[in-house]
Amino acid sequence: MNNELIKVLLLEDNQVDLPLVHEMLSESRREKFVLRYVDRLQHALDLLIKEQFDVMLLDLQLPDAYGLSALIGVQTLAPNLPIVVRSEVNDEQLAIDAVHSGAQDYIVRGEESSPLLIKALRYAIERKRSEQSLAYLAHYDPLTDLPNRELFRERLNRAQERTKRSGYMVALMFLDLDHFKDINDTLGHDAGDQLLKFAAQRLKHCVRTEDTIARLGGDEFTIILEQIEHKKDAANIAQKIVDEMSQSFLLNDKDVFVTMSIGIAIYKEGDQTSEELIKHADMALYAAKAKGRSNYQFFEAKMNTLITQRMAMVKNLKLALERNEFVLHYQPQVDLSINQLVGVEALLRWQHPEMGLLQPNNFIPLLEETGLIIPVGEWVLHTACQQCRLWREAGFPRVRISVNLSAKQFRQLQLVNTVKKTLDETGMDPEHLHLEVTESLLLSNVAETISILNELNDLGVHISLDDFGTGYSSLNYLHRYPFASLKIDQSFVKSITRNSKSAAIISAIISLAHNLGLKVVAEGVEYHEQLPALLNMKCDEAQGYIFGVPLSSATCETMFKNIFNQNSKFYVRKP
Ligand SMILES: Nc1nc2c(ncn2[C@@H]2O[C@H](COP(=O)(O)OP(=O)(O)OP(=O)(O)O)[C@@H](O)[C@H]2O)c(=O)[nH]1
Ligand SMILES: [Mg+2]
Repeated sequence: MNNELIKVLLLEDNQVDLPLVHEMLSESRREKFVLRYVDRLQHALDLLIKEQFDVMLLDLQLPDAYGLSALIGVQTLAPNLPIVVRSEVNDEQLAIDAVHSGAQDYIVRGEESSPLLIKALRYAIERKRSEQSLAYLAHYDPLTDLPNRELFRERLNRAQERTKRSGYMVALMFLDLDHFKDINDTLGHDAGDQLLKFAAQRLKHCVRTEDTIARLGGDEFTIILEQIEHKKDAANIAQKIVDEMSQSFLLNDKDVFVTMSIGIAIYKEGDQTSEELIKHADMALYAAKAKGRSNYQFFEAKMNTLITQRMAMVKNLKLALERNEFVLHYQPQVDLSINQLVGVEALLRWQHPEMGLLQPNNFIPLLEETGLIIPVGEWVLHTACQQCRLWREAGFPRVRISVNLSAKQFRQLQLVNTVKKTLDETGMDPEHLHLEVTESLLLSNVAETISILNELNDLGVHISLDDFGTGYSSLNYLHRYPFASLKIDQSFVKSITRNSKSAAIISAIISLAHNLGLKVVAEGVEYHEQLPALLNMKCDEAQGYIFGVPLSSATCETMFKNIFNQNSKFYVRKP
C-alpha cells in the first residue's frame, strides 16, 4: 500500500459539503488526503501565498467571485496547482469552459462518489504533471536546460515592450562556438554535448540572473540584455564571454580549447522589429566570424549590403556549375635540376557573369561553407584529368597534373570512389595525377586520414602535402603518411634570400624530407636570386611567377609547343 500524502484545498461556500468530501476522501486506501477548507476566494488566495497544495477542488459559484474569474484568480497565483472544478448539475457547461481554460478536470456535485472524486483528483495531478513537462519541452532545451527558440522569441518581444516604459536599451547577442564541428569530429558527439552544457554554464556566469540566455540550436546561443544604458555595457559583457570561453574545458580528462564569436545588435525603443533585430545580431555574428573568430562585433548598417552581396554570390555560385562558369588555369611546375617543365597545377577560377574572372580566395570559402565544394571539386578533378590526357595524347609527354583537395572533400565518404571513377572515365593514368592535401587534414582523425590516403596511394595516385610550414606539421610524423612529395609554402620561399633563418629552415626541411624519401617542391618562386639558393639546397622542383603565372588551357598549350620546339623563353635552360 502506498501512503502518499496529498494536500487538498477545498474552496466551497456551502459548508455542509465539507464533511461529505472529507468522508469520500478518507475512503482511499492508496493515499492519505489532507483536506483544508475555505469558503471565500480571497481566503484561498491568502492561503496559497503561504502554503503548498497538491490539488484544489474549486466551486465556481462563490460569494466573492463568480464563474471563471475564480479559476483565473487561482491560476494567476498558483500556476502549478492542479484544479478540479465542482459544478452544479444545471451548469455543466461552465465546468467544461473551465477545463478549456486550464482546469484539469471537473466533477458534478451530487453525482460524486468516493471512487469518482478520488480518481478525479489523482487524474488532475497526473494531467498537470504531463502538461507541465510538455510545456517545458515546448519552451526549454533539454540538453542545457536553457530557454529554447520559442521562449526566446517571447522574452525578446517582452523586453522590447519594456523599453517603452524604462527608456533603456536592449542588447541582443548571437553567440556561436568556433569550429565546434572539430570537437564533435575529434572527441565524439557526446563530448560535444558535454561541451555545450559547460558553455551554457559559463554564459550564465557572465550575465545577471535576470538576463535571458537561450540555446537556438546546434552551437548557437543568444542573450537578451535588458536595461542597457550604453553600448559599452554590452561590449564589456561580450568581452568577458570571449575571454571566459577561451579558457580550457575539461572533457574526457583532457583540456580542450574552444572559442566563441559574438554578434550584437542594439535596440532602442521602436527602432526595429524583433525580426530585424535578430537579423542584425546574426549579421554581426557573421562579421565576427569573418574577422577571425573569438571576438565580438556590433551590427553596422554596412553589414546589410555586405551580406546581401554574399547571398547573391551564393545564389550565383549554385548556378555556376550548370552555367559552365568555372574554368581551370594551369601553373607550370619545373624540375630544377634539369630546368624543365614537369607538370602543371590546376587552379580553379570563376568567370562571374558581372564581376569577371574571380580568384579562388573570393569564392572558395563560400564553396566550403555551402558544401558546393563537393560537386565543384569533382568537376575540377574530372576536367583536370581530361585535360591532362588530351595533352599527353597531343604529344606533350612530360605533363602531369596536380589537383588540390580541400579538407571537406577529403572527409567526404565517396572520395576514393570518386577518384577511381574519374580515372576510369577520363582514361587518365593515375601516375600522372598528383593530389595535393593541406596540413590541416593531419590534425584530426589521424587513423582515418592515413587509411584514406593509403587507399588513394593504392590507386597509383601521387599524394603531395601542400603549404608545408603554415600549419602545425612536424616532419617527425610525416613517415606515417604515404606522401610522395611536399610543397614548401611560399611564405618561407619568399624570405629565402633575405632571411638566413628561413634559408636554414628550408634547407633542414629539404634534407629531412629527402631522408624520408619525399620530393620537395618550392612554391611561390618569384625572383631569379631564389633559384641558386634552392638548387644549392637540392630542392627538387619549383613553381612560381618566375616560371609562369597560371594560364588558360589554350595559352598553356601554346607554351608547351614553344617549349617542346626548344625555343622556350623563360625557364627551360638547355641541359
Ligand atoms: N554534439 C552536438 N553537436 C551538434 C548539436 N547540434 C549541432 N551540432 C553540430 O554543431 C556543429 C555546428 O556547426 P557550425 O557552427 O555551423 O560550424 P562550426 O564548426 O562551429 O564552425 P563556425 O561556427 O563557422 O566557427 C555542426 O557540426 C553540427 O553537427 C548537438 O546537439 N550536439
Ligand atoms: Mg559554430
